[in-house]
Amino acid sequence: MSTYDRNNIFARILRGELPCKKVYEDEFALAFHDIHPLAPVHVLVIPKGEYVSNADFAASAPPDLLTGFWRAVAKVARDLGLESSGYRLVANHGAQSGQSVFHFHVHIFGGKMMPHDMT
Ligand code: D5M
Repeated sequence: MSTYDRNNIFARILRGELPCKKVYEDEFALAFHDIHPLAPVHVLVIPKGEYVSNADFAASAPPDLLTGFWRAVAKVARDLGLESSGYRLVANHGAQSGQSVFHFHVHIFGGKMMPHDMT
């Protein structure tokens, strides 16, 4: 398991040291617009805790945080109006997958037809 860097960008956003375009926040999660959107709707949801990846989050987070985080992901997608049109969730794990910020996060993509080919 990778070591969590407390100075990663999302940790700093969570501490309020860096700004973000907030979409939603509760005790479990923070959601904000991606700075480099890859779709008409591109929002990131991060848990409030020090987790590098989903593997880390799934193994270490308390059950209320696991539940609260995933409920927040669903609520954000619903509140963004994506429930009927559809959306895609992506969580990169490791540099080879494209992960560039090592605080676990879920991308919500919506607002266009998604390609089937991910390669
Ligand atoms: O996704 C990391 C994502 O985080 C990537 O799409 C850019 C985005 N990013 C980086 N810095 C910021 C700030 N400051 N605000 C909002 N979004 C940001 P990954 O899956 O790790 O490649």
